[in-house]
Amino acid sequence: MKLTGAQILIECLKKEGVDLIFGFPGGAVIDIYDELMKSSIRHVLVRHEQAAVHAADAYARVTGKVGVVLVTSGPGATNTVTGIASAYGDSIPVVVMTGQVPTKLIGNDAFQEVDIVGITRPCTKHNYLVKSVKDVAQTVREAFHLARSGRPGPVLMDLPKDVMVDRTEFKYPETISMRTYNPTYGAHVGQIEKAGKLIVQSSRPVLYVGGGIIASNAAAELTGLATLAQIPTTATLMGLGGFPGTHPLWMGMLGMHGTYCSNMAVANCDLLIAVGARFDDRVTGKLDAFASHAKIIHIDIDPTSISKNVRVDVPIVADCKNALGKLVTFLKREKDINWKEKHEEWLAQVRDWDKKHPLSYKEEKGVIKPQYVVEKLYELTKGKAIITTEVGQNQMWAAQFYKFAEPRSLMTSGGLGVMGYGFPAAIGAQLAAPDRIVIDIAGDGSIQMNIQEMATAMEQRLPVKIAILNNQYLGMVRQWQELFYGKRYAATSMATAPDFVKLAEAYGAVGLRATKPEEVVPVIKKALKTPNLVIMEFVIPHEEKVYPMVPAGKATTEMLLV
Ligand SMILES: Cc1ncc(C[n+]2csc(CCOP(=O)(O)OP(=O)(O)O)c2C)c(N)n1
Repeated sequence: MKLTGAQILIECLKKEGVDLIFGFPGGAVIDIYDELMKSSIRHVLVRHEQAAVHAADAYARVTGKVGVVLVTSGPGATNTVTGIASAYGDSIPVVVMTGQVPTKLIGNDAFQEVDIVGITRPCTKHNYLVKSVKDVAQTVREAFHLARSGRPGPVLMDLPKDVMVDRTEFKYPETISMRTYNPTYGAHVGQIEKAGKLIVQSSRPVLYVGGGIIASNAAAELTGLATLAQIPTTATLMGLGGFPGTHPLWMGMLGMHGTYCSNMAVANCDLLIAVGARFDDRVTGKLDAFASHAKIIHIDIDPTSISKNVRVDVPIVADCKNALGKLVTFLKREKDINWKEKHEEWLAQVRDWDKKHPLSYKEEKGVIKPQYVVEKLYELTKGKAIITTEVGQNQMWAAQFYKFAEPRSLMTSGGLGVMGYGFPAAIGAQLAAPDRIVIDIAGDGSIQMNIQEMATAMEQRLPVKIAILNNQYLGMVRQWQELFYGKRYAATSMATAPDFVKLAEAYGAVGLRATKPEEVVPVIKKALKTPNLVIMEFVIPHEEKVYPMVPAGKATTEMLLV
């Protein structure tokens, strides 16, 4: 029996295990929506297409599955670009389906036509313009394979209207082979041996892990390696949760707003073991001062990220889980080594750095400190919430003061740094984990970028909690203006803002506000008890800063401290 392109598309999605799609309709995708409605796949109608991609991105992060988006052509498609670029920056598997004008109109400046394949080429892992109904099944198969395999990432399929109406026989390709695409999962034995020997030889090793540790579900292997060989461990923003935040070998995040301890340890180590991390400039600071005394082992599934920013001594192109597992096996053979004794001095030094300058903040009477709010959120959720963040100071305070115990518990736009990510991400996360507490830690600026999604959360009955740290500024930019631009606060005031409590109520949600420190705990407790969408607004000082801070272009040892 012949099926239409739209019917084939839905059948393929089902074969790929898709049970949820985030989207927003339009003329070019009416045929797909018509079929979607008849299927068992759940559709979540967002209020802006950017939010659909962020929600799908967080859904993917929580579940480990591919997040899926459906939008119309032209403006629907262009509205997804920020979300796609964010997923690309963070290597998150997302498949975005965009409607397109009929094939015979492509290139004619037709109504609602854009070249979304051209626009998204630099920010997708791959993208497709599907020109014939005969290609639909194969394209879907490839798109999902590409999105989830190797280094994951967003893939876009542009679907012209006539292709969705045309008919052909449906046959799903059960196997897939892409001649030029074969990610390497297994770590090379020789390289593992070289790496293992370096670990044995080193006396001041550090583990530096990134988002790859979470993408490859390698947390257990990482903890295994760290504890076996007694290696102090740090992570990027994207790697948080990959190593337990309360573990004695945990040093906290590194980089621009990382801990003194982590940055000093990296600067002084003799061996840096980088796992699923890519030496981002927010991590390295001034490059020639980064781990300058160290040999470097780099484990990454993506060969192109090896020796890209920092020269590496032992490259291991592999899945992190596989490589770490093999390293542990190698090191277990070294029965004569007493690792505790071997690294005693180094670990004492690390603990000393931590003691000297732990993460801290100055308390002030009668004033709500944002760090205090995050600490209380941590305590009252027992560290078990899924936290999403917006971008700016709120993101850094969340990263510093919520001790993430498990992978897939922090969702943040790390690579692109998108204001407006956190709330739609919280929606995606809550749909993925209906029984978990999901909190978006937000700035007053960022939350206004996708606040319209309150309607989506209400419609889906999602009890997401939004914690707005309201400093009435675009705080992170204001901090730079204060420190490096003579306090000239150009265009960073957010003094004109909605009454967030009333805004919550206008959407049918619950609004709570704390203006004094003693109100923080009652507000959080009340929010956690409320089975509805809640905005908690915490009025914080205008000029609170995130510390430590490495000024741009400086070495990570040149931190400004509290
Ligand atoms: C879409 C977007 N536009 C601009 C920026 C630049 N930017 C980075 S942080 C920041 C300030 C964020 O302010 P707010 O959300 O109030 O958070 P705060 O830093 O005060 O916690 C800005 C404007 C960005 N990251 N994303």
